[in-house]
Amino acid sequence: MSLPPPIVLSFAASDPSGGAGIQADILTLAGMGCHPLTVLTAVTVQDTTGVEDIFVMDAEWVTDQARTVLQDMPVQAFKIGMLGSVEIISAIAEIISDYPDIPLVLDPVLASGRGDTFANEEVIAAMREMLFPQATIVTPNSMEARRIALDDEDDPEILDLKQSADRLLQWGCGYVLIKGAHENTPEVINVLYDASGMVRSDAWPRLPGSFHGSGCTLSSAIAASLAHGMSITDSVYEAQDFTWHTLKGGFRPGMGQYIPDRFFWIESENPEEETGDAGY
Ligand code: PXL
Repeated sequence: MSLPPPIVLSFAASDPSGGAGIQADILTLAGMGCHPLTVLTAVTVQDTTGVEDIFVMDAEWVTDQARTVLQDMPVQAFKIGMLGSVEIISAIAEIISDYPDIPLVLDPVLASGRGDTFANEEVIAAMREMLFPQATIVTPNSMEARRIALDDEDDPEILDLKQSADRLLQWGCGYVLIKGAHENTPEVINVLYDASGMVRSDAWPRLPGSFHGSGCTLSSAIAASLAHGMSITDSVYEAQDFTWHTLKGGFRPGMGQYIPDRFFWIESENPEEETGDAGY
């Protein structure tokens, strides 16, 4: 018998297509050598082309799922994805407040990559008030960062990314990683900030295609790296590198978006078995 790998608890919603959500977290955490504990916040009905419906769990079910596994197993990191309701945010905030020393990665999911809305104004406000102060790192894309930084959706103020990061940091999180895939730059530039300013900036070759689950993969990969004991800055680099390779090896199983291959490394570790077209 062997010792358990690092354990990461993910609060997220089910995506039956296996691209995003809790399925993305499980694949990523497993792919990075961690054991995933999963607390479902919602069930979506979706495929690779879009979301059709969402069933949000009762907050008590979220609490019961989490408390039960947490009483049984020690965790080395938490990850939070899609939330579903203010009641769920408050339930999760209470649970994680009992584990102040465990790193928390918050992916403030507001919409799917295809624009399906997952969070209304109340959910955004509750996230800011109850989860940001407890988060080690928050991982918005540039659109989410600008949106969360504004108190009101109709606020015409135009913030640059540094200003948005500063506002997010004011809500109490330790670090903000703003992902730049939606920006009009030749390379994708992801920038990590803390209260002192920019901590690191990494540029990645833009890959063709539209991906489903890249944000879930990146935030889970940060949680996995933290659970392995890496520093924040190293975790952020390691997770970007892992995620970029999952996208490079991505596949299109249906009629919609590409899905990241979180097990790209199995083939790359056996180069003699490569088919030649996998690209890594
Ligand atoms: O990538 C954000 C996300 C998170 N959780 C679920 C999703 C998506 C995007 O589609 O479906 C369940």
